[in-house]
This record gives sequence, structure tokens and C-alpha cells, in this order.
Amino acid sequence: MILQCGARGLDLSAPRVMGVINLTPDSFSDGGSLWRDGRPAADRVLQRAERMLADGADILDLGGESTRPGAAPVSVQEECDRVLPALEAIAARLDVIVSVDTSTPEVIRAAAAAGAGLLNDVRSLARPGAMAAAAATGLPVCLMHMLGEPATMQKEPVYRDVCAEVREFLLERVSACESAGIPRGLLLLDPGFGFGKTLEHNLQLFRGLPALVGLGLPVLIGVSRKSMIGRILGRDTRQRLAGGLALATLAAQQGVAVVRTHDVRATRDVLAMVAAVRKDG
Ligand code: 7PM
Repeated sequence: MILQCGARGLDLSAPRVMGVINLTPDSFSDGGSLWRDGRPAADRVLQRAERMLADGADILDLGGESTRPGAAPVSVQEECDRVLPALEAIAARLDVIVSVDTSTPEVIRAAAAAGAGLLNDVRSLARPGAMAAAAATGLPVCLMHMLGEPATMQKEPVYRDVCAEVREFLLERVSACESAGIPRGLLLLDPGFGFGKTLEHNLQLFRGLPALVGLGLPVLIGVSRKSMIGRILGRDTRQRLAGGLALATLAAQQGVAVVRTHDVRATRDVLAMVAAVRKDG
């Protein structure tokens, strides 16, 4: 199955790698190294993008709004200033699908005009105006489950049945998208690991991946360097690669379509091995 991402097609017959390029100053994995004079420096972003492409990324995900637990909201202007120059620099020089991690209608519109190929919204287009803005772009959208808002989401999240509630939420958003003119064929689903979930919730969701994949829409997951790995292994952010690769392996074996990661080269290798065993593609 080919997902049309603007001018480029993404072949989902084997699992694909989405490389994370975090354009926030508090980035927990990039350490702000992409920044100069209070904003992301386009040349540094471009270097990072080229490296990820050489390492085998199929998609690059640019995000200018921190979704770190407890993070403060950023203004529309600030988000545009972080994302658009970086996107323009990449789109002008590299042959890659660029995804934009945003919930903001103005950013959705501007990103599509600047060459984005995919919209990634941790709020599943629930912000006022976001659904209509996304529909007007004709781009595919990743719908992600989050309980609450980043500022408060990790304060005692409670579910009756986390897998059922996440599935019901995502199906409701799929219906809302279809009503707004975004066909199912343009949607990806993401259970949102770490977004309003305890460790036990994250593990239950992981065990429930086959059921989510069974809904028939491509599933994307992001577990790279997240605290669910840190909690189990007792490792800090920079020591979570093996844990993330174990989860990427399990996810790919369960039919997950896209793995979002900071560690493109290693994840690419893991997915290629799983795909070979599964005879994907
Ligand atoms: C601090 C904590 C900074 C967590 C950044 C994060 C996902 C995402 C993110 C995900 C989709 C990170 C997260 N996570 N989009 N954006 N799925 N679709 O680890 O799991 O990068 S932000």
C-alpha cells in the first residue's frame, strides 16, 4: 500500500522509519544542539536531516512545540519561526517526506504550503480550526491518543481499560476526519506512548498493538528514549537505545507500519531484519 504524502509516495508494505528532529530548546534528546541565537539554525537542521536520510530515514518529523510532560505552550508565531525555516531548508534540498508535528491550524497550512508531506498531531486535530486546515491540505494525518494536555497528562492518568479507550478515541477521530473530508486512506493511528499513561498503561497498550493494527489503518508508534524504557531498565535518556530497539522489533513483528525514532540507523537495521523474516514488501 502506498500512502500519498504530497508529491511523494510512502510504501507501507514494509515497516518505515520516521526520524525525529526536535526544534524545541528543551529537547530532551537533541540537547538544544540545533539552536543558535535563540532559534533552530537552518544549516544545523539540514545537517541533521542529511545524516538521518543517509542513515535510512523514510520520513523526517519536525516539531516546534514541546510536548514534554509539564511543558509550557508556545505562541503560533514562535512555532512558525521554529518549524518553517527548517522545513523550507529541507524541502529545497532533500528528497524526503517531511512530517510536521503540530496541532496549530496556521502551522498546518503554512507547512503544507512549504512542502510538508505528512501532518503529525498529538491532539488528533481537536484544536479549533485544525481539522479544517488539515482537510484543506489533502495530506495524510497521524492521529495520536493523548489523555489531557502535556502540562498535566502524567498526573495520575486513570483508565477503565486503556486499550479499549485508546481504540475508541482513535475511531472517533477517524469518524470526525471522514466527516470533515479527510478520507480513511489518509489516516495513521498512534496510541501515544507516554502521553497520559503510566508504565503499566504503556505496557498494556504495547500488548494491544495487534488489535490496533487489526483496525486496518497503518499504525505509527513512538517509544524512542521514552521513560517506559527508562523505568524498566533504570537507564537515563541516552542509554535507552537497546530498549527502544527491542520495542521496535516487537512492534514491527506485530505489523506496525512506522516507527518514530531518534536513532534512525539502528532502527532501520532492526526493521529491515524483521521485514526480511516476515517477507514484507
Ligand atoms: C519530551 C518528551 C520531548 C516526549 C518529546 C517527547 C510522539 C510524537 C512525540 C509519539 C507521535 C518524543 C516526545 N512523541 N508524535 N511526538 N507519536 N505521533 O519522544 O509517540 O519525541 S514528542
